[in-house]
Amino acid sequence: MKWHKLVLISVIGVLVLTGCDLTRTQQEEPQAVEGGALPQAAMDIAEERGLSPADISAALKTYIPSGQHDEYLMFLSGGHSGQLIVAGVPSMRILKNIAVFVPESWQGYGFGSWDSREVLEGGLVDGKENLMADTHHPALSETNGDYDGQYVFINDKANARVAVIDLRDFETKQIVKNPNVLSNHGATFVTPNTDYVIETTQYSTPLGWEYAPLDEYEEKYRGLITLWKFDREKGRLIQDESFSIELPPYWQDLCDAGKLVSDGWVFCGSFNTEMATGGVENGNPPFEAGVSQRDMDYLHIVNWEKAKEVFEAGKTETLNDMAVISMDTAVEEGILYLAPEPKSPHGADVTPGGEYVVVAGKLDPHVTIYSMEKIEQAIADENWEPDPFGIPVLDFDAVVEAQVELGLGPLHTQFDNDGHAYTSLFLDTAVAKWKLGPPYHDEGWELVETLPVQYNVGHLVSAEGDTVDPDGKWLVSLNKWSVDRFTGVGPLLPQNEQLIDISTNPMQLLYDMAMGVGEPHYAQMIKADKIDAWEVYPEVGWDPLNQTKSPYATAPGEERIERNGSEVEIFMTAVRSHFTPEIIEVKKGDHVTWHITNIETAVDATHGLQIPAYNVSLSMEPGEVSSIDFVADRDGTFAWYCTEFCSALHLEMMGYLLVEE
Ligand code: K7E
Ligand code: CUA
Repeated sequence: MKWHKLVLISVIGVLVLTGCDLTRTQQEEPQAVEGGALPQAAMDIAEERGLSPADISAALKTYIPSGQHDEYLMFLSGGHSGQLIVAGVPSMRILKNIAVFVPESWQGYGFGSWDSREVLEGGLVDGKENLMADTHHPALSETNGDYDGQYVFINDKANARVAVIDLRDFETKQIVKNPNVLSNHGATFVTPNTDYVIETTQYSTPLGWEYAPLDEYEEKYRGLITLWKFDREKGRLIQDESFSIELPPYWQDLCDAGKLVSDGWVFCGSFNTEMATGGVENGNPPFEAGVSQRDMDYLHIVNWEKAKEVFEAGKTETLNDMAVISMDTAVEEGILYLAPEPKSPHGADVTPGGEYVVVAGKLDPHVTIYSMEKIEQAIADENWEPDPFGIPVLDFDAVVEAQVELGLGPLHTQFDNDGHAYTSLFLDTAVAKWKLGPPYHDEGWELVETLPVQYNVGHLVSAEGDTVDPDGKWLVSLNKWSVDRFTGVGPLLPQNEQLIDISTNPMQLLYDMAMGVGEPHYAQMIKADKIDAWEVYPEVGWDPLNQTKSPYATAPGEERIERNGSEVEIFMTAVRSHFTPEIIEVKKGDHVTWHITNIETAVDATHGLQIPAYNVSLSMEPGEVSSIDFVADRDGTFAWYCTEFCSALHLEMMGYLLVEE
């Protein structure tokens, strides 16, 4: 019982002495510090719950008192839920699941509203609805290599799509479908000023996903890296100003954009440089063995700035409305280089200053560190051999700066503010902290410590860890398996996102966050005060898709139903606790267009609307206009209602749609 007291006092003391943000956010300084005695109640709780000293310090570091806010926001991919998840750090509270590629009825996304319909139509695959997705890598928009809090992008690996989310209202504004490939993975990553959003294929197919038999693999199958031009003013990716670069049919994997000294370049790992095509049933090695035969795969080194010049000079071909720089042109123009990288690499991560690319090989216990300076020297010296497609393969020894042995199954790397890197070790199920070399540390390139995590870590994310100026402080380990961490919820288990304090030596594991949605692959963490989200829409009658006043905005007193033959147009308002008009009478077969303006200006005064049997679900946030249209093809009496418990008379906030036979 004594140690509890001592530990709690010293933990609080340290937090106070170091001016830790956590104590500053607490409503009152703990009385115990001045008086030297802890409240007996706190001691009793610790004892009753059997909390260890580490538990107590962990609790104090993560707890955010009611009504107070987190210091960081973390954007986690929702994996095959097709969503993007927003959580606070250090509390690890989930704040929102943003619907991106897949309909979500709470947000009124994909259930009739015109804005969500337009966004989802951008993601049609060959003109067909495709309502599954697999999000992997969120990328926050950057200015000068630092998160600016304006937008976040995310890819759909399953269908090679990219989405744009506006952080003024945390809603998806655009989905683009890559017209030439069916899957991506090295996406999304932004160039340091968000001029381009990078999307790279994973599994090679013939471009345009045409048919070609597997025995024509080397000749017809290809990879592709696409640079989607981003127009920040419009908040849209512009296909006409975007271009792709043809790549060999090695399976390109994760990428990262260069920054500062490597600005203008992008780096992507690859595997299956064997060009294995599987077919164990025909006596070939199975995929997992076939793609791991060689000792080396290739890091792809792409000069996107030069590619941009080549694109602007018109040295491209057009394939399905997309400009493509051929592999031959890319080689001739000095756009594309390769460098050997150890067996089956996964992550490629650029250090904060842009000096190095850290590559982690799943089947190699080392991370391999490439120097940008050495890469440029090797290019200048033409220190290379061509690969089977004529692409220069730079000499391994000439471009590698260091290799650091970390443990088994290294995957992904993040950085802190003190010249350390943190690499996930999938097979060891641990996080390795290691020291970068010059200019970060005179003597570096060595392992500092490893911390076990539970279990099977994929990516990890540190605070502002992909910027030119990481914050350190927090690291989250995104674990694939949780096994025994949580109360059983059946055979499909949550993933486990673990919060780690990296400001202490050694690192301390603080908290297990059960993630019962999709599978977070990657996340990015931004200082919360960099995001200036709206509390309500700027004007009543707002069109959130175009971020401007809607032509269908309806002011109180202007509500009406206009009829023109079988065309019925409704201009409705919603305010606690009433829709005006309340009764809609139409004839079977009428085409109904229905606009609803939420005329509320109070924070959080959202109204929803669902119409049974018509598959309509809307969410109107304060100020928002939502429009739908449908053919009233089912006669009957439909009681529609507000879905948000908005007021004491919320249940009364309803109306009838009468469809006469
Ligand atoms: Cu390693 Cu898609 Cu980035 Cu999953 S990927 S972990
Ligand atoms: Cu509006 Cu309930």
